[in-house]
Amino acid sequence: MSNASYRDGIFSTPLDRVARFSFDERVVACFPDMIRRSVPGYGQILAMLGPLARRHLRHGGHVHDLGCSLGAAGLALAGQLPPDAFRYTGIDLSPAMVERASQTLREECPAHDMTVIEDDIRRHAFEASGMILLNFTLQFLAPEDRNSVIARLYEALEPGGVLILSEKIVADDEQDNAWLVERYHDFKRANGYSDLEISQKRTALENVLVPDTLAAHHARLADAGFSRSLTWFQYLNFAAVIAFKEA
Ligand code: GEK
Repeated sequence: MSNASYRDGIFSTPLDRVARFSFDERVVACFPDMIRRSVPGYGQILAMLGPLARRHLRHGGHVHDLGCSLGAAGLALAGQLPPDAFRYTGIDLSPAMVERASQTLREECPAHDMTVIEDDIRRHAFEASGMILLNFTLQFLAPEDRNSVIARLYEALEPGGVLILSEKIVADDEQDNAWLVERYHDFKRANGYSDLEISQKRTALENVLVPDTLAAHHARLADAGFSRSLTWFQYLNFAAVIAFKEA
């Protein structure tokens, strides 16, 4: 597959039946454009990964990126840290994503130790890790699978390790939530998506992307054993949390 990135036009024409959203080859081809125009703060979150690793990852530590898609977090880290600072393993369920991420990382950062594995994070046997990235992936797991995945990530983290969790969120208050969702649709309109694209994408993601509240995330992290977690970024209904495993 070529490394070119196309503009996301997946939901631009009326569809009789909007299929459930899936991470197939069509999505891979336009993914960088799609995620940048659809996830408020995506670039800012990636830009903080290097500084967070410098603070919280021991030199040469192992970073796991779960639901790594095209390896953008790996690229961001490699752009900010020297090759001996860390080792990176990306994991994704989509073969099309894994193929393209492997190629990109091989070409873009040949001096860094970067691996991409095709696997399901609900079943993967995690190696010990100093930093785990779970950026916009937990939201795609069935709600009943989320607690056990977070609990296994806690086990995989070394003492002193951190989990970075970024998610689309839902507000506790119905009115607040409606306001955030409306402004999120304004954000997408401002980024060139039409009303038809916004509404068809919303249908495709129904029951595929099920967001939790920030309170539910913090409670799940505490239940799994994390001694502390805090929200370090929020932009509309998208947020990023850091959770600390005691040293
Ligand atoms: C980024 N983190 O660019 N196991 C492994 N991967 C999965 C699973 C699973 N069970 N379920 C879904 N995925 C990335 C962005 S995208 C977010 C993450 C989005 C994968 C799926 O194949 C897709 O690549 C990724 O999770 C979610 O920093 O598209 O909104």
